[in-house]
Amino acid sequence: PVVIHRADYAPPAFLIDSVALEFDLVPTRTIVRNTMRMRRNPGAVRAPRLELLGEQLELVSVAVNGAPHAAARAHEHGLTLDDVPDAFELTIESACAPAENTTLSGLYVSSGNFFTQCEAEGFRRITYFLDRPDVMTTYTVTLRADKTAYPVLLSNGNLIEEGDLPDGRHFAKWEDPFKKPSYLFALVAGQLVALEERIKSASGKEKLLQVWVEPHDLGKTRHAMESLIHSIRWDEERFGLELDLDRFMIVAVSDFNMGAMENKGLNVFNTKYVLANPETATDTDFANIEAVVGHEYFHNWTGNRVTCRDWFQLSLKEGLTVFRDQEFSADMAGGASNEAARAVKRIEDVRVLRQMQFAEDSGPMAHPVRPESYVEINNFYTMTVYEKGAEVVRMYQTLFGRDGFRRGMDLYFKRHDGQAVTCDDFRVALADANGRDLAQFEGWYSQAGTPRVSVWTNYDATALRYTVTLKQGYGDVAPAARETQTGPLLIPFAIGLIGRDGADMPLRLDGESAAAGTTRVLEFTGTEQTFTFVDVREEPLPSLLRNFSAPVVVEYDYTAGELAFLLAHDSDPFNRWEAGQRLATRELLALAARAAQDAPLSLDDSVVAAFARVLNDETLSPAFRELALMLPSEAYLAEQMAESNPAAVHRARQFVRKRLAAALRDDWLAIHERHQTPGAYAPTPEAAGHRGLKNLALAYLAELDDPAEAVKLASAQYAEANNMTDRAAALSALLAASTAQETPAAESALADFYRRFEKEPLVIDKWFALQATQRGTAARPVIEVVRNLMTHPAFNLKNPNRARSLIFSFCSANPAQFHAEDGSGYAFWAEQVIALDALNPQVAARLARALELWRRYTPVLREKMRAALEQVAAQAKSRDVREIVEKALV
Ligand code: DPP
Ligand code: ZN
Repeated sequence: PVVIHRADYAPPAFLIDSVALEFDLVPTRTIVRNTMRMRRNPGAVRAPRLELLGEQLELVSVAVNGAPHAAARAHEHGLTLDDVPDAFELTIESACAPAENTTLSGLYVSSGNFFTQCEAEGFRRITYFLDRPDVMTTYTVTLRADKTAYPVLLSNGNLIEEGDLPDGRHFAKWEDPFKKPSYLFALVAGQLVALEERIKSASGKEKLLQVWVEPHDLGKTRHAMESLIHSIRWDEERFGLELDLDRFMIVAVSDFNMGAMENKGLNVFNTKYVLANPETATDTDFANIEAVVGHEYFHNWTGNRVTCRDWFQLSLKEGLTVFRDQEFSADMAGGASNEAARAVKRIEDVRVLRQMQFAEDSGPMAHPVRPESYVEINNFYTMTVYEKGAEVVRMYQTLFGRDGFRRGMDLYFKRHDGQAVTCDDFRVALADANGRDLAQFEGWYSQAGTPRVSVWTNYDATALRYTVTLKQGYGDVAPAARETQTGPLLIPFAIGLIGRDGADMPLRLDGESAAAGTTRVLEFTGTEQTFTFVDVREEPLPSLLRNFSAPVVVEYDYTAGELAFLLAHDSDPFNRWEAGQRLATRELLALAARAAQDAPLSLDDSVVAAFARVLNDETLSPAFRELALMLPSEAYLAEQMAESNPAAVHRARQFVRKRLAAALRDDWLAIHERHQTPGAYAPTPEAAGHRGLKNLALAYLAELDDPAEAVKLASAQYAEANNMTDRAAALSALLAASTAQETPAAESALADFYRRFEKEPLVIDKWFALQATQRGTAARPVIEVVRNLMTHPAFNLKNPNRARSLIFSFCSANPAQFHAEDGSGYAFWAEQVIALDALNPQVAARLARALELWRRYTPVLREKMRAALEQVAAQAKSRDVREIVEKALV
């Protein structure tokens, strides 16, 4: 395979001063006429010829300065032009076939409408171009299409002209005043309607906001619109950044590879992150919509106004924009100072990071936040680039405070607005604005793997000194990742010390004149470093890495009693939750080890008691209690074992769930009753917290050996629910209860759910996912259910949301069933990766990743996984899938 290296970056040989695109939109054959004003780049070495990128295009004609150009050669990767002048106008006509485009990259048709997706390298499937992010230019776009079939014609920027054409056709002309890279181009054409709002931006300019959907979905757009308005206000207030266009559009499409796309002024969204009403969308859906609308809107500055020099810098925009959307959601949930509400969001984000990004770091796809090489860039839209990248950005804020971070952002925009830049440029702007040298901080961009910080403490009761010794390093990683680990990182390590009364002690470090604050951010820069606290009146309990101040694993030998104490008292809500997770993880891993030996299982009463205290602590928010009572996921636990054993983890985790269900049965019943949310549904974090805790109680009750009570409650909740959160939770509880004992209630609720929501694809996705993630029984393993559902008339492999709802849910979110010892899950996986590969390589490659940690499993599973991987390696055609399976098999 051709490997692209970061070190090989060279500036483009030519620049494009402007581009005019004309589209004659026809599903089977669309003609694109592309006129570019080009000139040689004075900052690059003189190239012998012009190389334009193009894929799956049919070349019609080429003209230079209006005259046909003979020295043009079309080939598999693009178009080569010999003998071009130093500055010239280049006009290229080409054709593509949107109706046949199942890759959903470039120009394609979904539900009869036209859409584009260009990031990362889709624009070259629309026209021949310098399709790289450091070539920025201004676009004028003319769309022509049949007026009845495609009444709405949209592109980036401002609409400057529209009108009718002969033969029932019409046209629209759009102009984007801002220079942009080609990956931010978009067009949409079809039968769509919009919810509209007009607002004034901070400086008083009028803005038109639109959310475009298919006509039957218009009633599900209000929440997305409100999320957009909140996003605009938030970016004005928190970062002083204003919407720069007169018009901002969001368009929903049901066939989409990713969540959404930040095209300039014309964001294209997966319907999943736009459409919501109380009957069809859960609290999580509502929250995700707000987050994704925010994320794409925030890209307008962090990504679009300042973009990436090359794709190795992807985290420059993604890590930063994820951080911004996380902060937005936290501010929306709790405001700037409600630490308990902010902590709920923080916990949710860290859960994802630890479960998914830490796993990525431990396998064959481990790479730094700024990767050094790739075969297919689409494979590098990863948890590391996004989520670890966001943690890296968060660390600047942890080091410099909110004001210091804002100073850095201001300087970044002052220096780089309108440019395509690097992660180094961002780091230097943050450093300069705060008068700091952040050279060592580059390690966070260049080193792969999850750092581990080991902690030792010592209390000197005579001198009243408490020392904390930190040592940093990495665990086992692949050799390629090991090579990147060149030296210690600058780790902001937040710490508090807790006294016997459960209160934080004031902190004074050796050398300081007085105590200041109760949480300190230690700047840990050496391989090993000792910090000394003085005036420490009694031996404290350390609260380590408060609010998860760095994306590392902390190793410290807490006793179970100490963890229970932290769970009850830590003033840092994140670490309170963390103490419970540590306690649970430790118990669960010990039980999994026993389960792997078929030894009997037991759980200490003190653990149950610790969780009972949290459950019934009314000073804690319901949302926090829900998170605290949620056990670490099976995937996360399997990952912590020396040899991953999903069956043993499942048995252990189910054992604990059943213990907690039985021991706290009365509490769960009381909680389920107390946290009802009567009245009209509102997706506020507070109401969602009540529903979350109530539905957690229902899920635990469904684990009882005699599930009759849970079935009764869940059936009633299912029937009476006025919102999808409660209805889906009830259905899920019925499915869980029917594991212990077949219940007709589960079957009839499933059938009812399908009938009720037959016309709502996003809800039918939930219907597939609930079944794919159910427990299954020995008599009816879930693989059978899944294979059966593959033949359901509503199943469609070409629709990524549907494929994800059934296939991905089973392969990635049902480990105990997927990793069945007979290898049936792996055989299914291989079939589906190969089938998807022929349709949509990006989606296929995502599924391919489900087996990448195969070496970490028990020998029996490992060998079956290897065989499945080899089968895919032998049959996969796309660069996307080949890169994943070949790296896995190395
Ligand atoms: N649309 C994707 C995102 O916003 C890729 N840029 O993360
Ligand atoms: Zn993004």
